[in-house]
Amino acid sequence: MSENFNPNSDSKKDRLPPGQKEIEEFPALSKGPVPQWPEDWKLQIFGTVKEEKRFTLSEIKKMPEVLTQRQDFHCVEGWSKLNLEWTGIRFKDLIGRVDVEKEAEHVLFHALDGYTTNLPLEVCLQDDILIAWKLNGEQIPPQHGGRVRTVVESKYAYKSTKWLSEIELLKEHKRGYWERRGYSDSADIWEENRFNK
Ligand SMILES: Nc1nc2c(c(=O)[nH]1)N[C@H]1C(S)=C(S)[C@@H](COP(=O)(O)O)O[C@H]1N2
Ligand SMILES: [Mo]
Repeated sequence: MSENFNPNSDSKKDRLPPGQKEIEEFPALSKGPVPQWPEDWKLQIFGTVKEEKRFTLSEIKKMPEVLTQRQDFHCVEGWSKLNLEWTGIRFKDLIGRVDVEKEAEHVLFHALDGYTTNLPLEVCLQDDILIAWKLNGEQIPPQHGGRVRTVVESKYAYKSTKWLSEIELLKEHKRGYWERRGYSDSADIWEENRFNK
């Protein structure tokens, strides 16, 4: 449990990125209504791969790399929710089961509500990128992206994808929903990259 907790950041103050304020509640923010979860859901991985793959949730849950990890969650609008415990699998462990082509450099995450967000593949391979199905030991509530979402601690929250449906590998850079609407492509919380310049 909590194995990725940063020992250098015992103080909550040190863990708050510039311009962020800690809040107690955990707001749910989305561009539209909560989508229906399809009973035949499979996570599809496609694009710059030698062979497309689909994983059911029960297949993913059985993988030996499943873990619970404590993360802080930083919204670009200025609030941070500290110490959320997510259970899931690291992106890198799942993508390790896919034959990705050498030319793949970018990732576009797709969601059931039509939301998308992009990250460099290099960033996705870091330890804080999780595909999660539990929050604080319970099924993730629908408004927070249940049953399956991603979390990305080092980036503002719009880089995380609620109601995850597909992972697209790309050669070229392609912007997601908010990245096309003025939010920063890099979204680095410590550099305070909130908006595209
Ligand atoms: N599928 C999907 N994922 C999404 C969004 C969305 O509208 N749809 N909004 C993003 C934004 S802007 C934020 S701030 C976070 C909010 O996550 P939360 O509702 O769990 O707090 O989800 C992100 N992921
Ligand atoms: Mo947001």
